[in-house]
Amino acid sequence: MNKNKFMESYIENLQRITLKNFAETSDKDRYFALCDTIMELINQEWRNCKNRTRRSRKAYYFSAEFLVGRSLGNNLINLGIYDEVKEILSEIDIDFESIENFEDDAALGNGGLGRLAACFMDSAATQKLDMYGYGVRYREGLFKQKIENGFQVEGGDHWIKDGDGWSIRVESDSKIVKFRDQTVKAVPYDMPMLGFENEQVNTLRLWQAEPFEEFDFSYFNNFQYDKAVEEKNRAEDITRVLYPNDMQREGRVLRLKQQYFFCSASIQDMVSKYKRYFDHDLQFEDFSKYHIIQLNDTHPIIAIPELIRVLVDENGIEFERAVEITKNTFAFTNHTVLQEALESWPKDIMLEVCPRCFDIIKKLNENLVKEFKEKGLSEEAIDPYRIIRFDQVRMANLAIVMSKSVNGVAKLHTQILKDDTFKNWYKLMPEKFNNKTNGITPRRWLVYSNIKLSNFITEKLGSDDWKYDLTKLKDLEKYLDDEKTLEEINQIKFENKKELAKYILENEGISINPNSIFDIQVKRIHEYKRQHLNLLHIINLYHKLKKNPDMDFYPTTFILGGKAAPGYFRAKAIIKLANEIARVINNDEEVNDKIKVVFVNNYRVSYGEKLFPAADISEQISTAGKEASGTGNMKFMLNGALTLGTYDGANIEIFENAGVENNYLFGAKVEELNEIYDSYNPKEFYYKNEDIKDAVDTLLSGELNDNDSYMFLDIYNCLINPQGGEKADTYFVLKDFEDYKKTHEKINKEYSDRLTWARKSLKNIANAGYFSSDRTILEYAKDIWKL
Ligand code: GPV
Repeated sequence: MNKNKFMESYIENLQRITLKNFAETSDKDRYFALCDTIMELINQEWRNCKNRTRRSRKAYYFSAEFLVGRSLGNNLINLGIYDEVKEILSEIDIDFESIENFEDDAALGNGGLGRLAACFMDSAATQKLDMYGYGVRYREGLFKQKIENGFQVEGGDHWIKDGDGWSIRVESDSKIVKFRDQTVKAVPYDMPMLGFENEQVNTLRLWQAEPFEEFDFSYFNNFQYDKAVEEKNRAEDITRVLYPNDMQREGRVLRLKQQYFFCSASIQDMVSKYKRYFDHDLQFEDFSKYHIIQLNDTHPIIAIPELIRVLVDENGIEFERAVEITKNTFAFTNHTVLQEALESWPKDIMLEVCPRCFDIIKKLNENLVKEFKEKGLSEEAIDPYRIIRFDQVRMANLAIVMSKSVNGVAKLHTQILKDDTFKNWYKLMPEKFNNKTNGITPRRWLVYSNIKLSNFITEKLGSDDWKYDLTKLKDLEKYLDDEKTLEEINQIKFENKKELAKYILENEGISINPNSIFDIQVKRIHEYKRQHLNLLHIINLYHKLKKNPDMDFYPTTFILGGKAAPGYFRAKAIIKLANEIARVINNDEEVNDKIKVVFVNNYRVSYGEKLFPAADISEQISTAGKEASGTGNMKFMLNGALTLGTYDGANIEIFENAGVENNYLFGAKVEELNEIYDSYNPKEFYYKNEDIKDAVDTLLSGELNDNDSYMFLDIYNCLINPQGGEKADTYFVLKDFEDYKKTHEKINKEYSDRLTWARKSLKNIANAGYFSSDRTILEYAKDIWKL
């Protein structure tokens, strides 16, 4: 990059888009002008990629969520011009950080599933894989979380109200999407997905719903303006807002409309391009040779009947042939074993949204049933396989029949799919099932967000090859017994903790001690993730310190954060509990030099970038068997935190890679939980264990105040006093409490041996290579996509 040219064109852009003199421009102006300048810089390469890949086999990642976060810093890193641009800006007296902070997160996802899609986009481009992302351009991303009086309050997230510096509207590629009761226009917005320091620029294409005709002139001419506006709104409603339920199926018509909307537009896009560039193949003989679609969980499965519909109805392909093509085109990833997330759509709703797709699904189901009967299976034996049962379309079954690959996202998770969730399918078609352990992009989650550690690694390894091949971190092990290196690691962590402390003081108004242990749990709030186990332990610890002020104890700061689905009462109760515990403890002068509790407000990608580098302990405490993988666990590990975790999801693989002796494993394993499932009685633990009783009783003792919301009673009840046929403590919080507490005691003791701790930290960093999403995406490309 030519520095002078960049500065020139930046200032030119700034003045052109604002009509102001340089000195009069605001941070907002400066941010958007910088986006423009970068978009100009990459334009040529982006076009080159589009042209080069027109006739090549490509993977298409279909996902209802892409949790991209901010793009400015990441794009500069991937372009290899981060430092230069910072310098250029400082030469003209612009503070990079303040314009960086102007960027709103693109929060077009809820949590892990959406963030995984974003990490995959980064890694695919970095590995020079031709992968296209297809999704939804929600006008409102995931709600903004405010905490009022300890309660979560949701606010809007109109993330593009000031503009969108990273998208190009490609009007000419618009598609028409037809629902039973309405026809809308799908307009694509393309975001460039840059590879790391290579020439690759892939595309994330997000569809926005707009009225088919800007105004219905018949209404207009009849002076029915309100009707005309109503139609416009009804179209725009489809992509107005991201549904905020993580891991919870959503039965609303509008949700299915969203799904069908982006899947239909994407399939039409693929088919029309195929016809344009492969104009000799009118029979679509080679369609599946050039396209492989990866379905990110159940949300985009409606793309399957949609492809059949487009082939049959719009291109005259015979049904059976279209089915064959489709079966060779799709692959399916499952991301949870929780039943409440597995989607099924009532026949009525499907008929209301996309009747022709329902027809097709019905036919697929009939064919399947017929095939089974011919094989001699009874009606009953066929039941678990039916795509439609009791007038419900079971989306996972549809995907499994129609895909060439079915994968889970961590070893244990895939095993549970085979043994349990999809065991019937596995018996029938074992060859389809495979594992692809998740990963994270080291560019965003280390190179960009932890510059100090990143530079240190490069210096120690004598090269920055590790950014391209993260397994090279393994070479850091030669420093395991080098005291100077270990001290430097501690020093870097300390610097990061100071920065986080400053940020938390500014944003949460709580002062924390960077010399204390930073123990962090950030993720969506969910019972299976057991934030309440963490909180009950803090309550009990607090009481112990009150009783015994001279207790040997290393000061600890407990940091929690995460959003609760707006309709999930118990998750909101957990947030209130966290804030209430924080209020009581942080105001108690007898203990608040020993423990502090912070609930960070509005946890999101850009907050995570500040938290992961500063963690000593990574809390990964889900009930064994419930967290499919987890990816936050990997971000903490890569940044040198030790994992305090259960034998669940990818934690297991973290323990395997870094050594369980360098982390803190606790809690019951899946097999044990399966065995005791029916006989488990949490009350036994409650009566037998004083600490448990102390913590649980505190929920109702009056010491904590839930402002008459009955929230703490709800948490109490779910643990030991189940209501209305619910089972008590289904997530085994009380069962695991004692082991959790003991493990915390061990951590607290071992932390003061600072060199041993640093050695463990280094062990984790050095063995985080496996968890690069570069490795994951290459496995998809090799085993499933054959790219
Ligand atoms: I299904 N996940 C998510 O964030 N939202 C969902 O709707 C579903 C799954 C998550 C899992 O809970 C994590 O364990 C996993 O790491 C992540 O998906 C990515 O695979």
